[in-house]
Amino acid sequence: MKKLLLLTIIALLVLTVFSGCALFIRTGFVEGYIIDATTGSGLPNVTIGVQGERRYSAVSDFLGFFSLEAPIGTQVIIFEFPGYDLEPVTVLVVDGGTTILQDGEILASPALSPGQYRFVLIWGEQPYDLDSHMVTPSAEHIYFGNQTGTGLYLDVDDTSSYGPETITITDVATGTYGYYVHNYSGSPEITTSEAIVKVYDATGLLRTINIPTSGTGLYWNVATLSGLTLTVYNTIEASEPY
Ligand SMILES: [Ca+2]
Repeated sequence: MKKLLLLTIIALLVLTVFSGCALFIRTGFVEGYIIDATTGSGLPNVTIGVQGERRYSAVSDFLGFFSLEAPIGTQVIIFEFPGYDLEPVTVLVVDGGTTILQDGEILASPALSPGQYRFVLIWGEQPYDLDSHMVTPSAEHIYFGNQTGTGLYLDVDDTSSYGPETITITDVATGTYGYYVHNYSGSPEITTSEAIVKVYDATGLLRTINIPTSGTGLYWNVATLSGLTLTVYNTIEASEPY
């Protein structure tokens, strides 16, 4: 009985010391919205954590918003939601501060099967309206005016900043697909848009393409997809590339 009492006291002492240590870990917060790339809506119930730090976690609310406490310094924030591809984000956590992730920075892309591809376009506040365009091997042109084609579709036409605008190829055909972005608003220059295209396949995120910051024209010629090969052009052009 004495032994048990002694063990209990030791256990309590250890607990006190460790919880005392925990108080001295300096932390800050990371906040952001998790967006479903195919709907543009927030994704609730995503589990958010800090890589290598099991004690910190959060869950996104009904708007896809989360606030996660994390130790200070450079941290890799990880996201988990069944059936979705979510890429980790590296952030700098500031002592007592809040690091806010940009709109569209955390995209959840529903997992794809072999032979399926997804092109997700996000951008900054201006120009307000960028448009995703895809020309297929059979010369079908998928864009806001013709959202569904053979084995592919555009889900949402975003006209009010940020995106996402997403084209999913559900059944890839033989031949070459051309993908480009048009500055529908016309101004300011598309090179100031901070646009990013993320390409996904069955393995998850295949490629991230950032828009060039120089060049003149209303069109961003992003890439072609032919068979299993993605060829990135990443040029600004004055006329429709495909
Ligand atoms: Ca648009």
